[in-house]
Amino acid sequence: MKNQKIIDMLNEQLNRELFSAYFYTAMEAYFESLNLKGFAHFFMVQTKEELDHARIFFNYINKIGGRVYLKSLNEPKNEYDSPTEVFELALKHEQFITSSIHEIAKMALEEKDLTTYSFLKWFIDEQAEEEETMDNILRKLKFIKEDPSGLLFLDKELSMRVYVQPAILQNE
Ligand code: OFO
Repeated sequence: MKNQKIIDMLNEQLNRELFSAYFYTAMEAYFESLNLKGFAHFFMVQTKEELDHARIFFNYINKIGGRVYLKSLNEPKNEYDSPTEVFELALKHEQFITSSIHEIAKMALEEKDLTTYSFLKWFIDEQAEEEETMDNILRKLKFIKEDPSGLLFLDKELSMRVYVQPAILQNE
């Protein structure tokens, strides 16, 4: 049965995922401006993942008979003081997205919409991973205190990040 309250929350989440992609593209641009190509690559992959998340919500809203509405995106922060600041903000943003998804999951349970609750489980796990990833890099940045050789080493590590499309979107 169609539950408009849930559909509205899913739609809001879809827009948040699109904003995430926009935010991370701004971070990619910042790292490009510093010629830290590995960090830029990391955020390019992150952007693709966010667009995947938005697509998964898009598909699900349609599947349950809802209507997708796109909203305007706020301007993301474009200037940063340091790579550490970028990761502090990326971690904070992921924590916000995690709580946003948890709110929908709680509402789905309250409304006895177990199909949506089950759909959201993938995102709950994914968010735990996203927070861990951002936090790991942030801790490394704090450890090296942004020493140039440490930064270049981390830049090389981040250049290896591989984009993998989620199984749910394969064979679309
Ligand atoms: Fe979509 O996980 Fe980040 O925001």
